[in-house]
Amino acid sequence: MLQQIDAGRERAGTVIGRPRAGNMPAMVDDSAARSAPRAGFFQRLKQKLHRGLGLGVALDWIAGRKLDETVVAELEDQLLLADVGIETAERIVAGLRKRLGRDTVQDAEGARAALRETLAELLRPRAKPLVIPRGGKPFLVLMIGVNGSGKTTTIGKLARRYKSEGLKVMLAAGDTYRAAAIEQLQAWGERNAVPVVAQQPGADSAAVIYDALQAAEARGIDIVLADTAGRLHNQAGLMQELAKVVRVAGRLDPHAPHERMLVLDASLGQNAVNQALQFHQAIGLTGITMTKLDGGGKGGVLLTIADRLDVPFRYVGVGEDAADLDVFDAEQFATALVQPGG
Ligand SMILES: Nc1nc2c(ncn2[C@@H]2O[C@H](COP(=O)(O)OP(=O)(O)O)[C@@H](O)[C@H]2O)c(=O)[nH]1
Ligand SMILES: [Mg+2]
Repeated sequence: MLQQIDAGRERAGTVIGRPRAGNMPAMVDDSAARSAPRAGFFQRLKQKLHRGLGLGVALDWIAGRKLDETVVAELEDQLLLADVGIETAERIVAGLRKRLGRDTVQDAEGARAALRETLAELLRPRAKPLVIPRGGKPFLVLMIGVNGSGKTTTIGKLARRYKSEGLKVMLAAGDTYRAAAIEQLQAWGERNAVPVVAQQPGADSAAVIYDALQAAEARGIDIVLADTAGRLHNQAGLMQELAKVVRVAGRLDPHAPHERMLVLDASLGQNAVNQALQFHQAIGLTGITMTKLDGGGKGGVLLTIADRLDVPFRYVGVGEDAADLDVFDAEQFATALVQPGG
């Protein structure tokens, strides 16, 4: 195992992913996920629907009604219950009204199709997959987000994905705030057999990521996935640390970090929206990954963020396993949101 995680060995003070034979922390076992054929994104989203991804705007009741003020208010209420913000809900209902006209709605199926198209229209401009160039300098992805949002897990999932696509991947343990965070990342490095650059807890996050970027360039690595802390002594301190990471990485490569990816827990509802706005204001995001859409996460959060922030969704997390990550797809997402019974 050690030869797989030896990046930066030559650097004094750099702790190289220590082999921990026999005492791997309890991680999710994805062996079943690896051997069994994975259902497609849409199937899996549909499987999650009963747990709350759907908007719950079944629209069956709408057949035979006109989109008058009462019906509009009812629709908006349903959207609010699904975590859609009020302004976004109003915009969606206005879009629906435009499509359906003011005559009596003939059938629920048609109304559903109109709602689906309204949602797709909102999400489409936000569906821009992350493209990793090959053969150039290492592409640095800085993972940002509050504690527990799923940063480290998403790094593990992405490492697996990119490696399977033939990219040379390295991880950087930039969350130096807690020892457990470093160990968690090292465990993901071992599971995916990719190098991890780490230092002691309390080390300077920017220095760890700078070291990783330098080692990555020397070793012809395509992509560095850098973890960061989700909480410091206070919010201003966290934002300052992230800004420093960005600044220091820029010394090695003026384009780095190439991706500033916010990881957001969709089950936080309106709080996720506020986090997105705050992080974007502080450091300028280039992408968002929404996690926990399999759990309490409701799709309405994505609609609100899509409406309020011009930042693309890159991936969605739909579980704790290494394979539970999908590229965000606006059409499929819109379809899943309006499934009856959601
Ligand atoms: N259900 C579910 N759990 C997730 C998902 N992503 C992460 N988690 C879990 O959320 C918890 C926090 O994740 P972690 O990666 O440690 O968050 P971090 O503090 O941002 O690094 C862990 O228990 C993960 O297994 C997801 O998409 N779905
Ligand atoms: Mg973490």
